[in-house]
Amino acid sequence: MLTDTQLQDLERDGFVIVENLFSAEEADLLLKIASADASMEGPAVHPSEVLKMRRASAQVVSAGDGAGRQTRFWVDDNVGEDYYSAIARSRRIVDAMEQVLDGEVYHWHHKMMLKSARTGGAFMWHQDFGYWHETGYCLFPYMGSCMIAVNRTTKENGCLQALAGSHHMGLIRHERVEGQAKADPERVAAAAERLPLVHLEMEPGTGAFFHANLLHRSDANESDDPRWTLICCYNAARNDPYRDSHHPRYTPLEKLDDDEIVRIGRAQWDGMGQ
Ligand SMILES: O=C(O)CCC(=O)C(=O)O
Repeated sequence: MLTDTQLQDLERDGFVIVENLFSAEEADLLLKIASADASMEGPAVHPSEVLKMRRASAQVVSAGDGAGRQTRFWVDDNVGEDYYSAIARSRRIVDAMEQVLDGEVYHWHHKMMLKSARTGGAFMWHQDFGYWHETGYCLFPYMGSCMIAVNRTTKENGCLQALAGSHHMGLIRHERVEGQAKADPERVAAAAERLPLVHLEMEPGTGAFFHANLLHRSDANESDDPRWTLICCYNAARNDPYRDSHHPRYTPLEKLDDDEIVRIGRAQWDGMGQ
């Protein structure tokens, strides 16, 4: 659960960073399991393809970044018994998200952002609701995410950047550029003159909860270190999409107690023959 101070920070800034949200062992299991997981290397589809399909299983998506590089991520719309799902179902995140969104939430998707050393591309300024109101047919921005650092995120390897307080602006116009939703640059520039730009540098296991209308971006990874994060995204149960899409409709989320997480991670890692 988030403390009153953390909730106030999130209300003011649109995000809050929680150190040690996951223990060193839990974060290390995530790094080891994802690094050994061949599905992270699977063939990538362009975001425009995703809109035409119903995703029965996880897939890798790759979009251009407007500067010659690709942004790659692995995304799953469903939760199962695997370690990524265990984290997405953890009370640690879901109960906090229910505080933030003021009521029951369900799983929207979870994704591994695979920003590889030297090659991982940038993300343009956007609000997540800039995607989801359009592709997911959600009426209200009662949506949020938790980004967990899998390895250390730094300015050099392209950590998340946010304009603190920008979620109070409400949804601004987005256009599609190379598969990414790009927020209106004029408004972003005006917001950047008025709001603090924050780099979310995080240690493995640290989590950042953020609102779906927070303006955020990230640079390409110019370093020799990968920058992988797991982002778990949720929608309020009362914000069920008004029509079908590849995103899930409201489905009750079976939460997992916090001590289940490490057990599931260890079992998956052992099962991988490591
Ligand atoms: O991973 C990043 O750097 C950005 C991710 C992001 O903006 C998103 O998933 O909405």
